[in-house]
Amino acid sequence: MARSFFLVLFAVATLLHGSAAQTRHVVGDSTGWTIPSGGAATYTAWASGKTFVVDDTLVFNFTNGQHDVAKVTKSAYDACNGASTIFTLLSGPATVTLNETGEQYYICTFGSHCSLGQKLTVNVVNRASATPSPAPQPSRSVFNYQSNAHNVEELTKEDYDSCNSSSPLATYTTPPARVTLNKTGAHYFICGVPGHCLGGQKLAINVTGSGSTANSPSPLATPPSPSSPSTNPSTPSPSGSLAPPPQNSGAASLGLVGVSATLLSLAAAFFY
Ligand SMILES: *[C@@H]1O[C@H](CO)[C@@H](O)[C@H](O)[C@H]1NC(C)=O
Ligand SMILES: *[C@@H]1O[C@H](CO)[C@@H](O)[C@H](O)[C@H]1NC(C)=O
Ligand SMILES: *[C@@H]1O[C@H](CO)[C@@H](O)[C@H](O)[C@H]1NC(C)=O
Ligand SMILES: *[C@@H]1O[C@H](CO)[C@@H](O)[C@H](O)[C@H]1NC(C)=O
Ligand SMILES: *[C@@H]1O[C@H](CO)[C@@H](O)[C@H](O)[C@H]1NC(C)=O
Ligand SMILES: [Cu+2]
Repeated sequence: MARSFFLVLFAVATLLHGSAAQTRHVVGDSTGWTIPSGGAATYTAWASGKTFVVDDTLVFNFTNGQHDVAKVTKSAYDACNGASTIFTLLSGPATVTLNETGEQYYICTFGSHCSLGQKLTVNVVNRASATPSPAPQPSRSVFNYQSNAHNVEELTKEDYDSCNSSSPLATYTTPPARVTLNKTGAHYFICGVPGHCLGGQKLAINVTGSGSTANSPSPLATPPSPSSPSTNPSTPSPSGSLAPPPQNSGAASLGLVGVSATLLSLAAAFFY
């Protein structure tokens, strides 16, 4: 065990785009909420390409007394009629929570500001339709190991099963190896240093695309448990190996690193 290396898997789920997170949209970005020099196209362009989801917020940034923001009906929006609004907010920056789906219409009721282009329509969608078929968020696994002593190779299942590293799908030599798990399903990793895989330095990860917390991570089939010391001589030990193959005494410890990211959970077995 003196030479036992350790292979640590950190499951680092990218939580950057947590599906539950609300997005705060600053209307017009740095332009703010004003009479846009580009006319009405300015706010149309700002909104295009953005996804507005229920519970997101719009921030209308304007100077008090110079503008306001009013939610209006479509006909009032089209006519720039601020006479009867759904609500009017007088203090900037004004935050509006998008609490319903569908087209929402906002104008400034000051003078001819709306006609000059200070108007905005956004189409608000449900969270579910915002992500029709949620792609798994890439998740990253970090393999930490001593430089030169080990590497990380991703293999096919067949090659993984037989510890055949002749044609790895990917090879990572510099620790810590950051492996992006951007596909659901099984991922198979070994150390490509001769003998190490056969000695048990292999890891299978199942990446699932479900964000359900009820879907607890499950390890793939446990790789062949390292032989107990008494039967160890049967394990081939290739000559010329750079380091003795890891001799795992007893049962490989099968740990779980379960990361319940919003869209992804991953299961991993790590053992050393
Ligand atoms: C609103 O605009 C002012 C002046 O441009 C800027 O300093 C401030 O950061 C803006 N606020 C927001 C919430 O964008
Ligand atoms: C959305 O919020 C506005 C202002 O708070 C409120 O008047 C309106 O009834 C809300 N709509 C829904 C569908 O909750
Ligand atoms: C390893 O895989 C390659 C193809 O990927 C194959 O040609 C070779 O025979 C395999 N070696 C062993 C020992 O199975
Ligand atoms: C995963 O994504 C990275 C960057 O987006 C890409 O370079 C890599 O080829 C992808 N891997 C797979 C297995 O799709
Ligand atoms: C990976 O996990 C998913 C969901 O739990 C399961 O349906 C699938 O069979 C697993 N794949 C493997 C190779 O174990
Ligand atoms: Cu105005």
